[in-house]
Amino acid sequence: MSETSREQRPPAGNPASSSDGAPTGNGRPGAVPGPVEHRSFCRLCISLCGILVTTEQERVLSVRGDPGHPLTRGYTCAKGRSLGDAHHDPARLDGPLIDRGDGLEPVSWSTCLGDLAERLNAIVAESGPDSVGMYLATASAFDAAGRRTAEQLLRAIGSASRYTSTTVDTPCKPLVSELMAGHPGLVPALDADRATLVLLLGLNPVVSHGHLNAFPDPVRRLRALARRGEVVVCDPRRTETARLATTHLALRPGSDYALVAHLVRELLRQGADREHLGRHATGVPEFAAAVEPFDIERTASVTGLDRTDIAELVASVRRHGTVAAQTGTGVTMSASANVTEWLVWALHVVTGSYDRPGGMWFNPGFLKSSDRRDFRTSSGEPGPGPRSRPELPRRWNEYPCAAIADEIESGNLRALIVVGGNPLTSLPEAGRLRGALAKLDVLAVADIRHTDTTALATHVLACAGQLERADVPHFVDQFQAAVVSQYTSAVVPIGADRRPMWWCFTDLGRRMGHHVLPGGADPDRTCDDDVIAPLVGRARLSFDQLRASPTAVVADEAVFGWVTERALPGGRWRLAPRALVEQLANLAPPASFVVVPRRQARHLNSQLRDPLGTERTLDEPELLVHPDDAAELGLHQGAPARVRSSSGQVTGIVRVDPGLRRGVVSIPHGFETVNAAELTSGTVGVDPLTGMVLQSGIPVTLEATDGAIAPAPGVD
Ligand SMILES: Nc1nc2c(c(=O)[nH]1)N[C@H]1C(S)=C(S)[C@@H](COP(=O)(O)OP(=O)(O)OC[C@H]3O[C@@H](n4cnc5c(=O)[nH]c(N)nc54)[C@H](O)[C@@H]3O)O[C@H]1N2
Ligand SMILES: Nc1nc2c(c(=O)[nH]1)N[C@H]1C(S)=C(S)[C@@H](COP(=O)(O)OP(=O)(O)OC[C@H]3O[C@@H](n4cnc5c(=O)[nH]c(N)nc54)[C@H](O)[C@@H]3O)O[C@H]1N2
Ligand code: SF4
Ligand SMILES: [Mo]
Repeated sequence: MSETSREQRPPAGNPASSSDGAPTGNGRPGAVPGPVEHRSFCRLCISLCGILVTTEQERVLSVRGDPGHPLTRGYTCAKGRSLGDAHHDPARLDGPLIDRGDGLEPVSWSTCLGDLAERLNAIVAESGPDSVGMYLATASAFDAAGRRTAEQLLRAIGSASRYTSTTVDTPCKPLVSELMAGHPGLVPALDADRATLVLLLGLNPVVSHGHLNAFPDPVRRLRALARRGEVVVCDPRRTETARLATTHLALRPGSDYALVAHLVRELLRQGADREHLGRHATGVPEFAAAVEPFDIERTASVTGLDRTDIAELVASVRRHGTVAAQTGTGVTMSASANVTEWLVWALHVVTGSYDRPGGMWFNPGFLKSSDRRDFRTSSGEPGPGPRSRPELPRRWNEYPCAAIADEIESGNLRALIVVGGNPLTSLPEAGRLRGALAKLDVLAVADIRHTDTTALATHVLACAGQLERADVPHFVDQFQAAVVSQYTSAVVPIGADRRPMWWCFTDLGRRMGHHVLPGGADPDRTCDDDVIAPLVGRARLSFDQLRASPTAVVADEAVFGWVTERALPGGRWRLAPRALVEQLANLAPPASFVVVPRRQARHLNSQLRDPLGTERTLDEPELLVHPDDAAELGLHQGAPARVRSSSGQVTGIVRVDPGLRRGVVSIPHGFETVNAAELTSGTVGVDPLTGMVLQSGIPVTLEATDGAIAPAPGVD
């Protein structure tokens, strides 16, 4: 911190965000009358678009794309442009709340955190530290300081009950990285500037802007890729992305593994450089044996694809030599997630496409700079799950979210702290989970607005929203489309009686007798920058340099070679991890009528779906069905239908979509009325290797109904 900004720190007891960043105008947040434009970046999704936010005093007047941003160059989506509406949403939390049995009521921070600290300490004293759990969810990944302090608090409490949204949507990615490369943190990204053959499986970046990996400015990026070469999209729906592809393969949900297994089988027979492979991989004979059964007949029968289309894809890979393939939630939330991800990695290894221009590179992260660290190889062996679900695996220092309801029901988990998440619309068996959450002694929710989950909370921590705090993209560093980073100051002063999330957890820790900030710093004498600066440890630039940069800084477009040289044990990929070979051999064929997920343009999970007081058109949670299925089942456009799985049911409005494969119903998630989380189960279909809940490819039945769609309970 500079002396100037230290002097300008807000008074103790009213901590606010650092305000010494780089507005493009000359104002400090709220200090200057008349409109001021601030340069920042959107922290709703992984793409982190550069934005220009115009404010006047405490009001956000507009949000638009920053043309000066080196990657997003002025692009934003509807969600980013609605950040101002979200900031002023009447449903925002304005101060701490507590429920002493008669519903939530406003209290002072000292009362809220004092009571919470006392209750948590009593629970720890009676039932041990593991009885206090934490769910670190989507929004926590976009608040560097808040996420870090939440993690520190849980560590200080000494609790093993750590749950994150990784086990909800993507555990196959760290798993495959760990089993094939000895380290769970490698994140392959496509070399967008050079790739000529791109394969997207179960990913719809035009709407999602990426799963795990950022896919900024998706339409322009896809068009450029399609102009240069081929873009092949595998998806049971003709999505917005499929429409921009050179080839769309509408395969059966859950069958991607067969297609990719066939590709590598054929390449091993002809096209792969076996000598190169032998030098860079172990387990080649075992791997070849594992994919051997996937001849064209079997592949066509499992995927439902035409033999000619399959053969053409094989020919394409041979012709291009190098391939850049990426998976999304259609794959990573399915029963064949691990094996498909493994086979996709193997396809890159077999074609020599990893760590090589035109294929895939690994982002070491601007802030984390993994290419400068030493790697320790992990065994990949999981620990046992929590007491009520010991059969579930514990990996990467967390339990699978599938266990949360059981842990509460069995009395092992008595307090849950929710950090930037909405479990009632994201975790399995919403109805059962609602009952379980209500049984907790403490449900503390750190959020920015009233949600389905805050309605059940005993303590609500009203946090600073993204425009009210300084930040760097620390958690999502390696998921970016380049080695890039950006600092933002707060663009509006922190409003009402809200607090930065880092302050909440530091003050709560202090009251519980724990040091959360390094050296036990006093939260009231600390600002955002003090908490963020240490996160910029091994960064390409120092914190002060990053903070002084007017917009994002791209250190490298892509970097190659470091994984092979530094990270891989003996410089070789493990092509045939035993657990994955076994899972492939035992995979059941995909079910005949299934639910698949779908993101929508104007909301993000449960966020932005129902902003109060705006004119914005909202997304509708429609059920998409193929016209022939609709006719056969007596379903009509605009009429309600009931979807039943083995664990629950939802009723929603049908939209007939000829672009969908038959045998599929596409349902968005994040809604409490038509809640896809009613269809998921914490036990049926849970992946044995990661404990992930099945959310894509859930077997269901579909029928017409007169039933009304229930109104959302419990939302303010
Ligand atoms: N607008 C918006 N953007 C978001 C989000 C949001 O809610 N709204 N959520 C964010 C989050 S948390 C995430 S994780 C990402 C997810 O980002 P994506 O993974 O891109 O998610 P979707 O857009 O749902 O795309 C998944 C696609 O997989 C297809 N699919 C389903 N089953 C299968 C299958 O078995 N095989 C294949 N090949 N395809 C299948 C579906 O039809 C769908 O088109 O998006 C992020 N971005
Ligand atoms: N059936 C089904 N279930 C799914 C999925 C599916 O496709 N189908 N998708 C899954 C996926 S991909 C994911 S990632 C999970 C998402 O699961 P969650 O992460 O649990 O859900 P979100 O709705 O993203 O919750 C984010 C919460 O953070 C709050 N928030 C926003 N900004 C801030 C902030 O700055 N600070 C704080 N403290 N809070 C903030 C929002 O108001 C919101 O309540 O859901 C999963 N669940
Ligand atoms: S794509 Fe949209 S939500 Fe994602 S960072 Fe950009 S503006 Fe924000
Ligand atoms: Mo996600």
